[in-house]
Amino acid sequence: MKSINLFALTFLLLPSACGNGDGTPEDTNPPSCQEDTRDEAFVAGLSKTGEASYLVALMDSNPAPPAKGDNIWSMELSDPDGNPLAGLDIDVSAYMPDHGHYSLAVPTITDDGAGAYTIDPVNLFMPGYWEITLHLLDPVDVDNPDDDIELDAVVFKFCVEG
Ligand SMILES: [Cu+2]
Repeated sequence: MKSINLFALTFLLLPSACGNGDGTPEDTNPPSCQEDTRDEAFVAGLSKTGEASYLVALMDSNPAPPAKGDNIWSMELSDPDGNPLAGLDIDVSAYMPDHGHYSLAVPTITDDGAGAYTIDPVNLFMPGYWEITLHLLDPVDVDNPDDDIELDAVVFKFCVEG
C-alpha cells in the first residue's frame, strides 16, 4: 500500500513542477496580445479609409473590445465625398495570418439605413492576431451577386486573448 501512495503523490506534484502558465521560462503558452505589435487598440468610431477613399467606421463592437468568439459590429460607411452609403453589400473575411486560415462563419449583414450596417457575427474563434477585411460591394443587380462591383476594402487588425 505504501508504494502505491507514493506513486500517486508523484503525479500530483508533477504539474506544478513543470511550470504551467506562471510565466516561467519553461512556459509553452503562445505569446499574449500584449506582445503583439500588429494589432490596433479598439476605440468606438475607429475608422479606416480604403484605397478608393471610402470611409468605414467601426462605431461599436459587442463585446468591446472584440473578443474570442462571436462579435457584433456596428458600422458606418461613407463615400469619398463624406455622404452616407446605404444599400451596399459587405463581404467580410476574418483571417489569421500566423496560422494561414480564415474564419468560416458567414455573417448576416443588416442595412440599418443612412449608411449604418450591422455585421453579425464577426467570428474570431481562436485566440491570437486576426485581420478582418471588409469589402464594400455595390449590388448592381440584387438578383445576381456575381455582378457585384467592389468599391473599396479596408482591414481591421485585432488580437484577441484566449
Ligand atoms: Cu488560428
